[in-house]
Amino acid sequence: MYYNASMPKVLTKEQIEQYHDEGFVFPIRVIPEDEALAIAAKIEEAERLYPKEIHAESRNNLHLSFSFLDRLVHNRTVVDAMEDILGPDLALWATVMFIKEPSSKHYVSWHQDATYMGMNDNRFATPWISLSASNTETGCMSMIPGSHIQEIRSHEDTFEKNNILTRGQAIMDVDESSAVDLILEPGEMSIHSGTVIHASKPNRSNNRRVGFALQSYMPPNIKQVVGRNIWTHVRGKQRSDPDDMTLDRPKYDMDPNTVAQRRIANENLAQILYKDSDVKRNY
Ligand SMILES: O=C(O)CCC(=O)C(=O)O
Repeated sequence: MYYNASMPKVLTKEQIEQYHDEGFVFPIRVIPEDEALAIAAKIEEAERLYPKEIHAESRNNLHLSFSFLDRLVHNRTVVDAMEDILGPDLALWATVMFIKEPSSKHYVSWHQDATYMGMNDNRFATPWISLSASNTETGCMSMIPGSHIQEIRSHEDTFEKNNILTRGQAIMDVDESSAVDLILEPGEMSIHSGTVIHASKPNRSNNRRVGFALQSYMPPNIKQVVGRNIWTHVRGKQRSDPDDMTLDRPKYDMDPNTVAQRRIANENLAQILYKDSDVKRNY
């Protein structure tokens, strides 16, 4: 059963319907363009100041180390939109910063996010906030409308060098003819479901493509069945299963308390995402 918002806060009824029919909805303005570009600049600054904490292979759960990213997780428009789709009680599982450098070969193969997340149910949603221009030249995401309605398809773990998914996991026989390019301006987001098939091509432009994936907001009926329950509480009733660990919010950039929690959360994430795999990458 899907949540049915009687009075949606941010999304229109049509957008909610589109999300359920197609598995994604876009574009939704979250912050002004100049604010998004300022956050992208802060990311570059953080890479210079804290090169061990944030780099291409240290990209998971950066919202625990940097308060300017934590604020996006709790951004009112983002959370209201999540409430419109999932209901009022929300926890966040993880975040991933997907950066594609200018003229680089990195890409994302066709996949469904839920495949290796180890949940008992896959009806969760991921906002992807564009902190740069995201278009066909910079390597935006493309999605197959309606593909979320089927079960998880078989994925092949390729571990291909330029594939920036953890296992380089790929669905091999995707009919791309109906694919939709999710073109976003800086500061806009898309929202996609845990089971929609999506991918992205390399960045052929001279600029960075920066996408912050808040993967994923979970309603309370969704439980972790592989690995530990580690959550960022976002809104409404807090999860309280005996073995839940609730993460704190950083009080400032590089808050040692949440930097330490990030290590624990990332180790747990790696155990979940690489379960039963002989190969492990550093992200
Ligand atoms: O940023 C990208 O190009 C892909 C991101 C993605 O696959 C996701 O957020 O689920």
